[in-house]
Amino acid sequence: MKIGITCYPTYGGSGVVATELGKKLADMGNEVHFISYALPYRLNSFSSQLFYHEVEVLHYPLFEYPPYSLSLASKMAEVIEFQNLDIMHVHYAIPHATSAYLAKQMIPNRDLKYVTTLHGTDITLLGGDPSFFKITKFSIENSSGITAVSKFLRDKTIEVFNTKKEIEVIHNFVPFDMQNLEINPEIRRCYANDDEYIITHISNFRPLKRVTDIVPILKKIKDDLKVKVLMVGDGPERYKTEEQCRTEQLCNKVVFLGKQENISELLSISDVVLIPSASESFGLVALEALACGIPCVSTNAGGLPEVNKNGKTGFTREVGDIEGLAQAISTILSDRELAEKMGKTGKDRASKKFSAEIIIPKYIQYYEKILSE
Ligand code: GMT
Repeated sequence: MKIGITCYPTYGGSGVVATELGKKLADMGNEVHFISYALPYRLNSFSSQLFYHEVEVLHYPLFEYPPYSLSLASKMAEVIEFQNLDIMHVHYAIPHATSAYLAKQMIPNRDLKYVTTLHGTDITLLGGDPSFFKITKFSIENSSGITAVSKFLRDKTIEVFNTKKEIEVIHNFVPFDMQNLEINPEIRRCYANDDEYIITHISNFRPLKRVTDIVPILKKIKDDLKVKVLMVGDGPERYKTEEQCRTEQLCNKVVFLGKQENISELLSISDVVLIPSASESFGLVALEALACGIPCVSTNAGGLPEVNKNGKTGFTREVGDIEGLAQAISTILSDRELAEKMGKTGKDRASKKFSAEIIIPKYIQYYEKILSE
C-alpha cells in the first residue's frame, strides 16, 4: 500500500505511535509518506520506503494566526495526487481530520479514503469545547474510518458527539524493541545510590497530569524507604513542582531531567512508575513501564485500567488519592517478591496484548476493510 501519515511531530504519545506505526509499515514493504510541519522526532532511521513531506507555513503580516490547517490540506492533496497514495491516516483529530477532509474534496476524481485515529484530548478536552465541537464532529463523521486507542476513548467519543459512526478500538503498541532491554547500572548510579529506590514520572507536565500530586505523595511514602524521584519531561507545571520541592526541602530527593528521548533506558532503571493523571485515554507511559517489567502505580482515570491491571501489573487508585497512591508505592517497594511478580506479569501482558506484532496487523486489516468499502 501507499500510505500517507499525518501526526504532531514533536514529543507526545500520538506522534510516537504514528511514527513507529509508519516505520513498521515501511519495514513490511508499504510505501509510507509522512506529511507534517517538522520531521517527526522518532523518524530517525532511513529506508527506501519512507518519505517525509514538510508543510510550509506561510507567514504574512495579515495573518495573526497562520492557517496551518489549510497549508496542511494543500500539501496532503499534492502528495496524495503525485505520489498516488491509497489511503491517508491522520493521528489526532484536530486539525488533521479536517485537513484530510479538505484534501479529499480537492481531488474529486479520486475516491480518497482517510482514517482518523483519536488519541485523547482531541476528544476529552478540545473536541467538546464549543469552539471546536461542530468541526470536530463533522470531520470525524466524514472520515472513511475512525479508530480510538482505547475502549474508554471510543465510548467517550460516542457520548461527546452523540454519534452513530462506528469506531474501531485499536490499542496502542509498545513503541520500542522489547527484546534487548537491560538495566544499565551506570545510568542508575547517576541518579541513586545502591540502597535507594527510583520512582519515575514521565509526562508533558500539563495540568491534567497532576504532577503537583507527586511531592505530597513522596511525603507520605514510608519513612524507612529511601527513594529518589526522577521527573522526566517538561511543561507548564514544572515550575510549581520545583517550587514544592524547595518548600518541602525535598530537592535532594527529586531530580528534574527535562525532555528525554531514551525512555526505555530510564524506565528500565526504575523500581516503580508513577502516573497521577486526572485524565488519560490510554497512558502510553504505563504500557512502556509494563514492557520494561516495571510495576506501575497510576490513577484509574480513562483508559489507564485497560493497560495497568490493579493488583496485577501494579496498582490503580482514584484521581487525587494521595494517600492511596503513596501506600501503593510503599507496598511495591517494601515487597520485592511482589514487585518482581508484577513486573513479570506486566511484561507478559505487554508482549501478549500490546506488542507491535499484534497491533500493526490490526491497522493493516482496518485499512484493507476501509479500502474495500
Ligand atoms: O491527547 C493528548 O493529550 C496528547 C496525546 C499525545 O500526543 O501524547 O496523548 C494522548 O495520546 C496518547 C497516545 O495515544 C495516549 O497514550 C495518552 O493517554 C493521551 N493523552 C490523554 O488522553 C491526556
